[in-house]
Amino acid sequence: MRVKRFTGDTIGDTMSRIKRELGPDAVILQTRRIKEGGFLGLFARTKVEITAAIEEEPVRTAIESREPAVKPINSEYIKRAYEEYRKKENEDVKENKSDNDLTEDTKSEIKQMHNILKEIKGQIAKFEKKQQSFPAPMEKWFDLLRQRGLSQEMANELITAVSKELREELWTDSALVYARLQNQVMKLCSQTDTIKPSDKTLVVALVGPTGVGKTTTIGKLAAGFSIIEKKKIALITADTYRVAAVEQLRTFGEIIGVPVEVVMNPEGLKEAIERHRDKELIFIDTAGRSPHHGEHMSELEAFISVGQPDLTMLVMSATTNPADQMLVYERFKDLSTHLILTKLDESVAVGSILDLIVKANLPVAYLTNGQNVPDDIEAATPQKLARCILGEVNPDV
Ligand SMILES: Nc1nc2c(ncn2[C@@H]2O[C@H](COP(=O)(O)OP(=O)(O)OP(=O)(O)O)[C@@H](O)[C@H]2O)c(=O)[nH]1
Ligand SMILES: [Mg+2]
Repeated sequence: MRVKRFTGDTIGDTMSRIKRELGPDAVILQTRRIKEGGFLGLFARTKVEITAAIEEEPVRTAIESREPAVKPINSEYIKRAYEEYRKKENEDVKENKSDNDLTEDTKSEIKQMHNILKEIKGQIAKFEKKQQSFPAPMEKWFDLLRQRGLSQEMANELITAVSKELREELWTDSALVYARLQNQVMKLCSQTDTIKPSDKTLVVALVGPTGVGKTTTIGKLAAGFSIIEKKKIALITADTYRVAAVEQLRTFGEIIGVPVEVVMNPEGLKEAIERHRDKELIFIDTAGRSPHHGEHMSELEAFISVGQPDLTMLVMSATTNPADQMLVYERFKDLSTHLILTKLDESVAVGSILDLIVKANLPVAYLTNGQNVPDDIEAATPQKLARCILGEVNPDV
């Protein structure tokens, strides 16, 4: 890693120099204000000092490098293991006729074994649930939902609900079954809510893991609200982690003609929000945070707790695998008031977002479906969500 210290008059100039010298992937290690020149503490000029570094090797994100969180379950193995545990448990019970003969250690071991058994039983129950089969006309819908990326449990739930709703002779009516499935999905996605500027300044922060499209989405929203709805807007970026991130938002700001502020710490964010109280909308961009990186998450939490945005939107990509989506949600849930779902254009099996929406129980605000700023974004509605999740499914084709 190459580390270098830069000084300059303003953050912007210094960042530009860092970008020129170290490239857009440089990371900011430290920023501080220093006094330079002067005499006996008088007439000194305040300067900015930024320490930046560049990795010689590209860094892989935690999510990319991790093993898949959920390994496929081998049901036969579980059953065998369960039977062996049962056998062993029976032998142990025979050997230890009375509980009173057991030492504390053995008792705790048995307790542990009981817990393991309970877990295994749970897994088997889940597996057996998986095996639940539907009559032929419904089975193909079930398979289709699975192909769309819906979890086993969610697909089961939807098909069971529709099978109960419709008389058996109607199960072959594809259009009807599709419409009923759509209704079920719409019910589960009924919470949608977009940004509604009012007389008071509305402060909206976007948070989420790295690379999901936070900055691009701010660009789309800012362009839409300022150019089309003629709202007065300011953009603030708290993402000074990568030089390129600041440049990216600045570029959006310049193109649409809205001010962009760069803040280095939570207090800076608070001050910047106050400076723009004359605006109707303030968007805060934050650095992508890996849910596995505790220190980075705490930094983000500090920004949000001091900045106190009115809305904090958790940006999640439809291309993230379902296990990681849940993990990200668990880590960000205490900060988030809304969901934004991105990259819906990049995956044909976005069904896991239904599991996410149900689990999160947060209103979905926007859906994005491409890299074009400002076009590739739409306000979320239950209908649009159902269409994304189910696609144009027709098991007869
Ligand atoms: N296909 C597709 N690409 C998108 C979408 N939204 C953003 N992207 C692309 O995803 C990449 C990352 O977007 P950013 O906006 O920089 O993501 P970010 O969350 O701000 O990333 P960090 O600040 O590094 O955490 C860019 O290449 C975007 O053009 C989308 O809806 N669809
Ligand atoms: Mg960004």
